[in-house]
Amino acid sequence: MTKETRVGIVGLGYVGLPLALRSLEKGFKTIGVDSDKTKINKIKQGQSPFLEEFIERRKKLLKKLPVFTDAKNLKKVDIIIICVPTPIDKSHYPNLKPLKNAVKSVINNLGKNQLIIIESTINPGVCEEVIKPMFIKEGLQEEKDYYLAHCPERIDPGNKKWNVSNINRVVGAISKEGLKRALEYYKTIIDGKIRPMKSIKAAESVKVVENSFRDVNIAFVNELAQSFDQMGIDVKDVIDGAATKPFAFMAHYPSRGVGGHCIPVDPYYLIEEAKRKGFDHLFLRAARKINNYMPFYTVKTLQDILNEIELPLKNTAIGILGLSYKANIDDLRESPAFKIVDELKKKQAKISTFDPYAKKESNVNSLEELLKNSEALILVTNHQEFLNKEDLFKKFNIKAIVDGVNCLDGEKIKSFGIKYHGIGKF
Ligand code: SAJ
Repeated sequence: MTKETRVGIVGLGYVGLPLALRSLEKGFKTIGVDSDKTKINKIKQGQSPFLEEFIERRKKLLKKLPVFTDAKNLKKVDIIIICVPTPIDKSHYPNLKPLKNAVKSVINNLGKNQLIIIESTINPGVCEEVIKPMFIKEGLQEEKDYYLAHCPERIDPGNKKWNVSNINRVVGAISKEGLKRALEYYKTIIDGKIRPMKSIKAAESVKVVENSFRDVNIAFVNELAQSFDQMGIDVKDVIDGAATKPFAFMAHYPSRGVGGHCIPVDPYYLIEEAKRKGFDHLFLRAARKINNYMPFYTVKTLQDILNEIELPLKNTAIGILGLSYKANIDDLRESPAFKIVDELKKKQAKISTFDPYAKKESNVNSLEELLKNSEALILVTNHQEFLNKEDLFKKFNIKAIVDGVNCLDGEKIKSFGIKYHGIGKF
């Protein structure tokens, strides 16, 4: 590992672009490859293709990152890091196509003794049972012709404290030499702990396990929210009470559903792989079912409070506050907002949507316009722009509000005579 070491990042999204800039700022000759021409052109002009704190603070580096759509430039680098999406398809089955395409382009442009690192989230077994056979098919032997390692990405979009430069990582590899090289690279670019794993399968398992942990904990409180709604207990109050315990409790909060490209996706990688190997993850599947139900529970909650004021959902004007899956970012992937809108359409409600971070996907141009058009609201995303706006809801004579992330001042809203219900909060 010297300053002469050249690095190639394949896939310049939330994961790859920050990593490329980090490699660059740590002095490595770094190039980026991405099949998306628009993204490549934006980066060439020194613009980030998406909103990400880490990149905003390093905008001047963007123009210093040579970027290409053609993978032929990978031949000359020493380390190739693949950061392409690994989404799930409609039946929640892992779709490895983008990853396989990226590996194919690496193989077609393979240099000598390159270290290939996969950062994309994959299930245990993908490196040895899917990727390695692609090299063997071309007569290429691991350790002789290339090295293969896995270092699962750990990006938390919008997090101002934790980013690619300081989040601890785990690394696994097929050969000892591959592990040694990968550890050396990450220890050079990251101010955090880099943990070697006993096997590449163990490294593949860490990411899906840490995100399944989060998914099941969210499902736990989402189920509590439904039962406590029946029992007239404010679950947010109970969770905050439990969180006063200084050990052995980790607060999660109920909401309108689980979005994003990680949490609602990664458990399916584990479920499907274990099924292939003969084990059924009942608990993980139950958690996914509970979380996937929450958008529908949100619409049901709205229907219930509209009934109290004898307003049907049909033909009532409903405003959707937020489309992003998470506050203050512009990421719509797997967002519960779209399941909520679909469900409202089925019930023939009239729908306005506004998200300050997703204006072209919104159907009105401002919060005021949405409030003018609406009789009732569902808050889907706790964007800063929607907080402390209770007086506006009164001004525009909103009749009912479902607070999908329990982030509004319910007492104040109710004091205005507006019907209010959160998710397990009232
Ligand atoms: N959510 C809840 N209740 C909670 C926490 C989250 O309903 O208590 C919902 C959010 O609204 C969102 C979804 O779940 O729709 C995912 O939320 P998230 O905070 O986990 O956000 P992500 O998807 O950006 O998760 C990332 C993940 N990072 C990686 O996978 C590399 C995850 O591992 C991190 O735990 C998470 O950031 C984080 O800590 O914020």
